[in-house]
Amino acid sequence: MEFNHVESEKKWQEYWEKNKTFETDVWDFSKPKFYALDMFPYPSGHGLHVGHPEGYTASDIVCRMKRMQGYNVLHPMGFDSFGLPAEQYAIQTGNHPEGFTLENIKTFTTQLKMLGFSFDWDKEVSTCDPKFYQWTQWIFKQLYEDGLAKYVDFPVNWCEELGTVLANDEIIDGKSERGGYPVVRKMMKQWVIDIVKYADRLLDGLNEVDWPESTKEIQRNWIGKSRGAHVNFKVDGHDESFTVFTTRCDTLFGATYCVLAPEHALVDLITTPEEKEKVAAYKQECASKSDMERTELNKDKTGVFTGAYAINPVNQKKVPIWISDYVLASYGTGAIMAVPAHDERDYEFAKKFGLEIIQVLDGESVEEKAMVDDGVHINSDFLDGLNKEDAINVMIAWLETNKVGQSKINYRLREWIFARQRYWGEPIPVVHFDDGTMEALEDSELPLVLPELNDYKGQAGKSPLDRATAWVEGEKHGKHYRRETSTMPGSAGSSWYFLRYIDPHNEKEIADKKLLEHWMPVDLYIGGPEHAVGHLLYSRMWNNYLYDKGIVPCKEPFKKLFHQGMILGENGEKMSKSRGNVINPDDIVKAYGADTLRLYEMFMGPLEASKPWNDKNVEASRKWLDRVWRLFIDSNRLVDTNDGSLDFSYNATVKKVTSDIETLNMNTAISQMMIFINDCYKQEKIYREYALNFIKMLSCFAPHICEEMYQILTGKQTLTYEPWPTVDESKLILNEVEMAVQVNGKMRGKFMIAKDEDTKIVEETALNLESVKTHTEGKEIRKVIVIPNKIVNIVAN
Ligand code: ANZ
Repeated sequence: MEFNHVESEKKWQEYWEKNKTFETDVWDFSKPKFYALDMFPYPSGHGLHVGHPEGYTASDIVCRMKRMQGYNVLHPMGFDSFGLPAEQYAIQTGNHPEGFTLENIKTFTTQLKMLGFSFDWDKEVSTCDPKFYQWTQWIFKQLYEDGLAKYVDFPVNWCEELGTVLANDEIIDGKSERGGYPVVRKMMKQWVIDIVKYADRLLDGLNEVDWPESTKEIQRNWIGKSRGAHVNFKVDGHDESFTVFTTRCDTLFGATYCVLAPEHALVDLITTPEEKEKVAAYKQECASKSDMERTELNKDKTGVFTGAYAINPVNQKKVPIWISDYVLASYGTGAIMAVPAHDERDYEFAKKFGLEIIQVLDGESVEEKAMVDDGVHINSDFLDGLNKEDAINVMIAWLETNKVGQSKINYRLREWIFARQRYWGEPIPVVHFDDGTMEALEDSELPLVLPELNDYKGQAGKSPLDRATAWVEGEKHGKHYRRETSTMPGSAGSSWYFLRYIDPHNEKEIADKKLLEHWMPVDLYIGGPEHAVGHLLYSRMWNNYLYDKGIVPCKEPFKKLFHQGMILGENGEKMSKSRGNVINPDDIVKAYGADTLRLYEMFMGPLEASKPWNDKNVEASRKWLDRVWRLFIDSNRLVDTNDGSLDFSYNATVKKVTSDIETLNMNTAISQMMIFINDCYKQEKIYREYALNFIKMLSCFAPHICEEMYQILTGKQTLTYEPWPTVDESKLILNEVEMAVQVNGKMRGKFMIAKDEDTKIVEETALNLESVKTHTEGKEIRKVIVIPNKIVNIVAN
């Protein structure tokens, strides 16, 4: 009897659905909990791609094991369903984005079900559903009332083509991430969330979580905490003064000119009549450049003199004030003191425009280039002879005593722009009265639902909602109001969706407090690394905030985070329509079955690595499943007494598969299962209990075929809640050896492994050791030499 994937997969998917096999009773606190979260998909018009099942299969494997280990598992799925593509579609076709979105959600759901994921569909959420966004609006309202959501004048990234403001992480090389349209800076009244208030908390929290070090580092850099000082400069002959932010106030004696960002408020006030024209022209020129273009290190420096001078507070020297685009309006104070002797950018600028260069740190000459290394202070009066650290402390004390500056911590992190002039997002639940005051809606007025429109495009920088006059205008407390017509950004719903899954039908609050206490934090979160500074920072801030409000029980929402790697085309390039190398998961499922697709994607290589698709290996994965089927179903080898011949192989397999699933080393778990099957084929008789337990383990990867085998062999309905096999350590002792691992000749770790283990497995195990990974990360593995039962030598560079 051959395994028929078409029939069997349909049969089990129907069984699971009908019997609600994966439904979680969130109120059952009798078992330990396990909350596994996947980054929910944006339901695009293209359906699932092969990258989706990669992360989703990995989390599914862990969940299936945890259920058998006796955990109460929460494994939900939903849709991040507001956003630009649906809106672009609506603008182009005149159709409502909701219909299109719901259609896409349907397709996605069918595809996800077809892959046999053990999601609890009763917990599904969709961010564009008013029942969901009622609570997104409610959280916004709390932020507003606590002064963290603010309506302020703000320099924004404006994209004319998309007719909306974009967040920094949505801009690549000065162009919109979506569509590649030009982006310019302009001032606008904006809703922002003061995420900077949480900067220190967001830094500290990173020390508590089990996340990839690289992602933590990206977040640290994005937050960009820097310790420095504010120094005040008077403008010569004016009442005006300005403040600069510097990390090197100790170099103040070497400050020979100042630079204001072209957008700095003082520029027009201090520019002398002779320079007005040039300054105006230069400002115009800068408006169209992105921050990224402006701060590029190698770019030719440009700038103009304002005609005005500043007084260096430490020696009363007059220094010229310039404007240049290498100083950003949005960082620090938008003004700098330039120390060309010791800063490369200032040096380049000073050379180009013939400005004075004064060396204040002893060391190499600054004739040819800036001297950026540390050195003892010279030409610096009371700082002479001091090192950097001491000089900074002395200077800060001097600035504070003389009331011309103070120490200052600065963050690169900006306020989070929280509004767009677009239709397809959560309406901001605020009304503006004619007298300029505003007010958030009453809880009873939520959700504030989007009105119907017949044209979804914004005009002249105005939100499309502006045209829904009947919706916009109203009266409250006897006063006329207009509703806020911008909507929330795409990141709003995803900043808290993981809380709603826990109690998605609650009509009274975002989720029951007892449930949040029991289920949070998320134990395992799997998704792509591209969200390192967007979603993964925003959601941490909201969670920290809700913690402060006493709503959630923990500061950090995601205990463990894992990024799956990218699946590339067979040619090693990114899959894309234009390259014609896109693999459609539906086709694979049709030809080979969902089990094969799942198994194949887990066997491609380490989960976190990028790896190319390979059709031959898809077929091989199916062949191996057939080989397992033949062994247990067709070969008549199962017996009820244990002759001990498989004791070692079986126990080694249980041990390795269990720990590999725990650490998400799915590929090596599969290798071990393959070894076990090879060992079984060498035996005439296979102990039935071993076979059944093996099927349970494999079912995490290939659930349909395993349900089928388990049913044939036991007559039972589903193996979902059968007990997970345990290891009999006594069967392993004699057969294990300790092996050492060297990387480039240095001892980097040890591990226990079966004696005479297959070289391939030894290699993989060695390469997967944490202590080895830290020494091979970012390097290419040149050679791996295994001296059996003794040592593994890795050459990497
Ligand atoms: C004088 C100085 C001397 C500086 C020196 C550096 C080296 P981080 O560490 O990234 O915070 N800066 C300040 N505001 C700026 C702005 N809006 N646009 C561009 N550059 C700005 O960098 C802080 C340093 O970057 C500051 O310290 C300032 O230059 C510059 F030998 O002040 B420094």
